Amino acid sequence: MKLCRFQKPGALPRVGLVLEDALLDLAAEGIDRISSLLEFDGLLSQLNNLVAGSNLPRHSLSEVKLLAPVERQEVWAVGVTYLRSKKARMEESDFSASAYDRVYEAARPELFFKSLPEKVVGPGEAIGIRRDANWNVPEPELALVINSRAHLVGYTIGNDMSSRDIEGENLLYLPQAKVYDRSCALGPFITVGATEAEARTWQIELNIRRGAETVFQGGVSAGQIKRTFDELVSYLFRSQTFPHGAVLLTGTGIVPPDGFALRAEDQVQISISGVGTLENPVVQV
Ligand code: DO4
Ligand code: MG
Repeated sequence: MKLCRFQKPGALPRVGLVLEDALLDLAAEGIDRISSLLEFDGLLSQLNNLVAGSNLPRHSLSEVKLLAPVERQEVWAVGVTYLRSKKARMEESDFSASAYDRVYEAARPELFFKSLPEKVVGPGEAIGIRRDANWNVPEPELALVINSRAHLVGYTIGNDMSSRDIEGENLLYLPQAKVYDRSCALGPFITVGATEAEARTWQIELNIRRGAETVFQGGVSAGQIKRTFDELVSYLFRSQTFPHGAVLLTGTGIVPPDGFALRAEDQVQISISGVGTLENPVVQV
């Protein structure tokens, strides 16, 4: 089952339950925040009841604007969770190489703050490449949606936009490589009710178009993520509370070749089989 945040012209954002190419508007049930809904015990059966017994207003997906599925949740990310990412990081930097090698094997994962919710870009909105960097890339990632009690309640698609030349120059520059305007995209849906075992069967695909040409295409299975989702969530919640819940990007396993860098006006499309497709144009920021 999938949830979304959406908006109709001139109206406030609302929460929808997605059915094929339409959605049920949950405002009529008094549900106006996705983060409150994600706190419900027995969320899946409550959503099933809503679908079965209701006359909720229905909108075609084509007549609404889909929004990033976050309200007040902080967005965090994990790094170096795929062998491919470890290799890429070690190649881009001389003196940081051993740090990446060690963290891949270490008990404690690399966790970093990615975005305030109000800075997250939604479906169709522009993602940014830094004008003071030359090697900007998208990082397509399965994102865990977690409620305030540290329960993993859903999954969405995340793009951890990154400047690899800044990151590679010095490990201490990581926040500048990762956190800037339009550096995080999420959406379009939150899939609820899938187990970790199911999510690990999902395929992540990245497609980058430049005009009519596809300039990069790649894929990876989410099953290649080295650490369990429970492990990642439990480290995020160590000595830290998230009163509105959190979103955690689980790392990238798709790395375009070293000669590739995004350009303004490229179109980045990320698909995850259990969630949907997140598409964003690129702008320089
Ligand atoms: O330490 C660098 C970050 C790596 C990352 O974002 C990833 O593996 O996805
Ligand atoms: Mg990443």
